[in-house]
Amino acid sequence: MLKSDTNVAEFYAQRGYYIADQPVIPADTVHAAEHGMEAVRRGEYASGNEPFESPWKPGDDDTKLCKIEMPNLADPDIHACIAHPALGELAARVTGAKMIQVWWVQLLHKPSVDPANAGGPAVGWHQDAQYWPEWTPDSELFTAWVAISDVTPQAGPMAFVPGSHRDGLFAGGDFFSNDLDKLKNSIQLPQGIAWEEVPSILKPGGVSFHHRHTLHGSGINTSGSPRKSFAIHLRTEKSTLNPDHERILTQFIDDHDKCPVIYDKR
Ligand SMILES: O=C(O)CCC(=O)C(=O)O
Repeated sequence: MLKSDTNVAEFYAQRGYYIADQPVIPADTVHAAEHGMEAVRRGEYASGNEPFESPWKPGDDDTKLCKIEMPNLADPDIHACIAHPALGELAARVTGAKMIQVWWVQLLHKPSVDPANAGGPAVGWHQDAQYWPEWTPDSELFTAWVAISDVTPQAGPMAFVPGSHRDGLFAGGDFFSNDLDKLKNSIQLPQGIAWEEVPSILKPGGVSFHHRHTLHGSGINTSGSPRKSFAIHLRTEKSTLNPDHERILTQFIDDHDKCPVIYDKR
């Protein structure tokens, strides 16, 4: 059953995340995007354009977290997935926004590791806004995380700390650390917020949304197959570029072919 718009928006405002209980992106769009993802990982670019310069390049170590920036530039089927109108509709219900624009996209492919061997790629606890000084601090920014594979509890799902978004930025987060326990011990949550981890378990085409200040991270994948997703960074009409900062992640913002507006009821 669909929750009412008020309930969805209230849940997100209170807890800092929302996990849709039904797949949002149609299966054919997800399948095509999965093929596109594998092609981009091989360095095959159907659009003729490369993704943005990325930490992981075709041919790199497949036991590492594969993170490719702006893969939508390189593949039209990925673009169709990240720009899907259903994503815009739900993002508007979650945030109450009048306009939603994609401003950055990451392809995330986390390989499965043998649970008998310690270690494997993980994503350290962090708040997205700590990496976004290109926007003014009060800008309404959030992330839609679209599952392309079945994200089971064993697949190293993203997890959110409910209520952690309430007091803005705090110290200690690090996306690039694999040691989630160490980060947990050093991070001081806003007063009155207890440490609780809510995993984002999603079927292919499922989506979760999180606020720019929500603490989140993900552990290792022991599911036996790769965890595949796109993290889609979004802005609403209540967002402003920081005039004092160089534009790197925001350099394509005026090009709506690269950074599509996926909802507009202004
Ligand atoms: O994929 C993950 O586990 C983390 C992704 C993330 O940090 C994000 O979408 O903001």
